[in-house]
Amino acid sequence: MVKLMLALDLDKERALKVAEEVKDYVDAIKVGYPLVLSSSLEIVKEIKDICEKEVILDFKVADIPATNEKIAKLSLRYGDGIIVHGFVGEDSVKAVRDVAKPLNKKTILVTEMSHPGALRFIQPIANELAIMAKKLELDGIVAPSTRPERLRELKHLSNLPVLTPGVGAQGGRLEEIIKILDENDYIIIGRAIYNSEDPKKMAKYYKEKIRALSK
Ligand code: 3DU
Repeated sequence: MVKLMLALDLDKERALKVAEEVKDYVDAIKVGYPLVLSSSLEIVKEIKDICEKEVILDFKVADIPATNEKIAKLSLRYGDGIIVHGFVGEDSVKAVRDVAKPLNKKTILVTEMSHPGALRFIQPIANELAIMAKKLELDGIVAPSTRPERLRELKHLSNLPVLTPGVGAQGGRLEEIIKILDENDYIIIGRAIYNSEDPKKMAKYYKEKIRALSK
């Protein structure tokens, strides 16, 4: 079954509360700048103490190789993987991968982003980014639920597990993307769960919907 990844873009207090509430229904958790900058990287340990799920660091790392290497070393003391940008070049991505691989942690590459602004600069190079992810034998790509045909193509080109944001608050529809995905892939949902009146109920709803549509 396709996995459900919660994007926990909240402050510490709310993040830990939501993690506790939804832990029976999510397979993995994504933490990014909103949470880490309002607490610290130690938050990853606290999340793991609550729910023992895979935690991916969404830092969209995008610097020169030497700096990327330092960022990866410091970040990957925590969590199970890190998200990087590819437009900075193969050498920058390799620098992260070469830190992550020996630690048995994932390097996941952003291809096309899900927001409207992605059409101008990143969509034109997204196919090449997916092909680079395959060449570098990375552990996955990020591709948009808001554009199902692009999601399909990027998954095909990379032949890697996909993490796909955009369902819910960004207008992506589960029904349209689920058939493109398989059990190695993750649907990332944030606001539609944590901003709802009852995050637990909403996480359960998405989990059950994924199960029903996966058949
Ligand atoms: O829109 P949501 O609240 O469901 O959250 C989506 C998450 O995925 C959020 O953390 C955002 O930073 C991340 N993300 C995208 O939305 C789009 C991308 O292309 C890459 C990551």
